[in-house]
Amino acid sequence: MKIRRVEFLRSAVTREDFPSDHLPEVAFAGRSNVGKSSLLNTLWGRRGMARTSSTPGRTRTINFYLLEGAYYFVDLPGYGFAKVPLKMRRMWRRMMETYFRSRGNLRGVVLIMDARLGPTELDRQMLEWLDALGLKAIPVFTKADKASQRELAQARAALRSLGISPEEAVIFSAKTGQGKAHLWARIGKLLQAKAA
Ligand SMILES: Nc1nc2c(ncn2[C@@H]2O[C@H](COP(=O)(O)OP(=O)(O)OP(=O)(O)O)[C@@H](O)[C@H]2O)c(=O)[nH]1
Ligand SMILES: [Mg+2]
Repeated sequence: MKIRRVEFLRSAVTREDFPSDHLPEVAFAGRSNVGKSSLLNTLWGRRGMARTSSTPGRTRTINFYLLEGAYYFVDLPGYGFAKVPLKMRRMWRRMMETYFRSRGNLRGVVLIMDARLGPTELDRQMLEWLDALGLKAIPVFTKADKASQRELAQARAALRSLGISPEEAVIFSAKTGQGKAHLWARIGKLLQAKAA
């Protein structure tokens, strides 16, 4: 898929900052520093559009991007960075809760995990939370260029214990572009699905 237009719309913290029209929306969640922004840039074929950093936890706002004037792609703040104080973690939780509960146009969430680690405890909690909210999740294992075949197989297999079929996983690398077409196909299906 070739993207012609990507616009950064705004960084949001409260509900008032969220766009109020009803374009189909897909969100991207994952641990701090897992590679969310890099994945978005790779999907879009835009270097540096979504901000990336080597400082974990830099994306602390909910960042809305408009694609082709027709879809919202949302870069969510990462979770699980150990040095974040408790107060910040509470803020994160409240912000995410507000986001998930107020977006009637949200078609699903791409949950980005590290291919070398598989689903961590916090990733499991996130998957359970999404499930409880009735939101669809697309599991993605990124940084696949750094993972061994054995780690990839383990990451996939670990999904089964979460009630997710291992075949559903997208193996991805922002470095090599692996999995880009696969992920686009999955996102395309989500965005076209009729709102429940
Ligand atoms: N080798 C490799 N490195 C990656 C890949 N994706 C991201 N990185 C690196 O991982 C680091 C974090 O990437 P980001 O895309 O900023 O991660 P993020 O999840 O958006 O991070 P925060 O917004 O800070 O939570 C950067 O140094 C990236 O260059 C990948 O697929 N392969
Ligand atoms: Mg980021």
